[in-house]
Formats: sequence, structure tokens, C-alpha cells
Amino acid sequence: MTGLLLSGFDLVTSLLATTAGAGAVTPANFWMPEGASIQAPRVDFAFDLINWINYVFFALIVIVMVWFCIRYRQRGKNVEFAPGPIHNTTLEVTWTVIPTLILIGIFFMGFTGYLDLYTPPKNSYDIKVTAQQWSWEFEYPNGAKSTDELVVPAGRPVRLVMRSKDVLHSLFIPDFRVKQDLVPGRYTYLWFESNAINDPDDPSDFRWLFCTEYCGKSHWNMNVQVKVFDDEAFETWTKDQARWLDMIDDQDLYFMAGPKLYARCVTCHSLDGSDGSGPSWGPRGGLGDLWARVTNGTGKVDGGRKSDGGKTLADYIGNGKLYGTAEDYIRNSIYDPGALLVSGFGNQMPTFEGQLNDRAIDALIGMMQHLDEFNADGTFKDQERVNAALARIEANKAAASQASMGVTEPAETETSD
Ligand code: HEC
Ligand SMILES: [Cu+2]
Repeated sequence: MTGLLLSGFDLVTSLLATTAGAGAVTPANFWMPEGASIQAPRVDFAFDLINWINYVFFALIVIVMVWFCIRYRQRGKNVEFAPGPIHNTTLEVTWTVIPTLILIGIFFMGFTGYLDLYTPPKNSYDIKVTAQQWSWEFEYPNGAKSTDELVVPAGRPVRLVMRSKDVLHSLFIPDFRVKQDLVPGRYTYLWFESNAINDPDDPSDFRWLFCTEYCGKSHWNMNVQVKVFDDEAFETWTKDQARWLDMIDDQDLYFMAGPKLYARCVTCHSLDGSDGSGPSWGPRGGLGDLWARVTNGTGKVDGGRKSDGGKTLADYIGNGKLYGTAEDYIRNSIYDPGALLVSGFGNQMPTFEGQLNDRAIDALIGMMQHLDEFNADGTFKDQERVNAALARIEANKAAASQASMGVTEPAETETSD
């Protein structure tokens, strides 16, 4: 009943929003979360209208049915059967024509709405989206990449050019009322425009993006934040994002970049010794943590494309062997995971070739070497060192933007991850 009343109110508000042009945000209601894109009011209107048609016919049918039950109750009477009327042209034409008109109306509303939702405007801002089990990657025109959040510019149409590396995924942003499958072997598009600006300084100010196609074990974890920035904040963000690794001092790299990069490994690799889809980086099988297993050569291997029958890493790492150093082995495990397989695991790890550059690999190896300094969830224990490193990053950014103002060609093309 509350739903019914609220929904009546919704129909009016969404009607108003449709006719009044797109406000930044339409409030959440009984059925829908906040609407935060210019598409939202139209979707809500269609939903509310159909919902109301349902309420009206539900009420009509149930009331008439109950009334007939009472009015024509025959128990205890001596019923005389007589044939009822067989035909009433006016009635039949009415109950055919009215629903047909309603259906045609709904069809056109749905059809034009669908076309608009799936035809991106020509001047849209393109972001490439790659989905894989179980993470998202967003790539911007300047080469910046992001995996833990999708940041978009406010007030202009954004087109997502999407592909999947493995299985079906589906990108869904409930507050924007948009959803589209990602299909292996083809590109799909999704577009939206939002004026609901988020505060770049407030980490709790964001909207959700979900994968809504069950895509395997860690499907539940394919959720990231969506943020809408005004032009200035957006430009700063994309620039910083394109060179964030270069802004970190070398000695801070493993604990500043490590946890952020580890976010792409966490679905399969734990730090606390418990195996998931991949072997834990923490101590396992009595052989110590990953760095120990690799440097002592005790880690067990079992097949792989480059295997020559060796049983432990010692057979593959060292002078004149497949990999000269422990670092080489780890780097190669990340770029070419199928080369050697850790015992008990299949070739399930995606390659990160072209996604993680040398600095990113350095940061990850640094993290593996200092696992005791991290919490089990991948965060760094020493907040004071993080704060000091943050201050150095700010100083580096300031220096970089000063330098680029004096130079004719700003160093904007560097890409990293
Ligand atoms: C989809 C699951 C998955 C993801 C995501 C993943 N890995 Fe793996 N990883 C595996 C599996 C399975 C193995 C064991 C088989 C093999 O050696 O390829 C493995 C093995 C490894 C090894 C060798 C471990 C050893 O004990 O010798 C390293 C190093 C590694 N991964 C690093 C990474 C890094 C770094 C990331 C993130 C950037 C990552 N992995 C993301 C599944 C994954
Ligand atoms: Cu998915």
C-alpha cells in the first residue's frame, strides 16, 4: 500500500522531471534509487506509467471479481440454468481497442526510449572499457587507465566502448539507469550524460557500477565507484592518472603503488596464506611467503608452456637457467602466466602485458618483498610513512606542473598504469 501511494507520487515527479528538462538528481523512491543522468527521468516515467496501469487494472479486476462473487452467489438457491448472452459487440470492441491503444503507446515509448538510450550522440567523450574475470579497466583518450573507479566529465555525453576478454559481463550503473552486456569477440556501446557532480575531495561521494551478468566465482566483487567531476577536476584527474606512478618517489613506490596495483590481483591472490583461485602470496605449504619461495627456489612447479620437467623453482631460476633472477621469474609470471604453472593450479591468470609497466612491476615486487609491512587486506600498516609519501607526491605534482608551464610541449603522453 505504501508502495502504491509512493508510486503515484513518483509518476507525478518523474513526469515533472521529464517535462522540466533534466535536473541533476531525482530523489530515490520506493522502487528506484536516485536518478542521476539525463536519461533517468524518461526511464522512470515509463516504469511508473506501466506500474500505474498495473495498479488500475489490478484494482478493477479484483473489485469486480469480488463483487460478482457476492452479487451472484447461488448457494442454497434452486438454480435454474439459462443460456447467458453470447455476444455484445460494443463491449468486445471496447475491451479490444482500449488495451491495443495502451499497448501501442507503451511500444512507442519503449521503442523511442530504447533508440535514444542506445544511440550515443556524435560529440560524446569516449572511454574504453575492458572487462575480465574479475575486474574492470577504464582507459581514457590521454592513455590514463583506471581500475578502481570510473571518473566521467559532467554535462557531456560519455560513450563507453566496451569489450570483454573472457566471458559475458554486463555493465550496470543503477543511478544512471543504463545497462549493457559486454560480449567476448565484439564491441558494445553504452552512453549516458550526468550533471550530478561528485566532490573530488570526498571519498564517500560516489555512485555504484556493478557487473550484472554472473561471470564466475568472484563476480560479486566486480563493483567499482563512478564519479562525475566538473571540467576542471576531471582534467586534473585524467592528467594525474596518466602519470601517477611517475609522481611517486622510488623509495615510496612499493607501499604507495603496491596496494593500488594489488587490487587487480586480490580476487585470486591473498596475502594471508590462504589459497584462492591462485596461490597466496603469504606463507603456504610450509615454504614461506612468495618472495621466500622464489628466492630459495623451493616453490613447486608443475608444467606450463616453458616447463622442461623441473619440479621446483630452483630448476628454473639462476645463472644460465630459464630466468636469471627471482625478479625475472615474477615479472614473467605476470606477463606470461602460462609459461610455468605453480603446482596445484591451472592456467587461469590473465596476462598483464601492456597493462603494467616496469614501474608497476617494481612496485608489486617491492610489495612481495615486504609483505610483513602490510595488513592482510593489502593496506600498508605505517600510516605515518604514507602521509610523508603523500606530501612528496604533492610536491612532485607541483614541480611537474610548473615545469610543463615553462616548456612548449608538456609531457602528457606518458602512459602508465
Ligand atoms: C584470475 C585469477 C588471477 C589474477 C587476477 C591474478 N593471478 Fe597471479 N596467478 C593465478 C594463478 C591461478 C596462478 C598459478 C598458476 C600460474 O603459475 O600461472 C598465479 C600465479 C602467479 C604468480 C606466481 C606465483 C608463485 O607462487 O610462483 C605470480 C607472481 C602472480 N600470479 C602474480 C600476480 C599479480 C602481480 C597479479 C595482479 C597484477 C595477479 N597475479 C593476478 C591467478 C591470478
Ligand atoms: Cu563480470
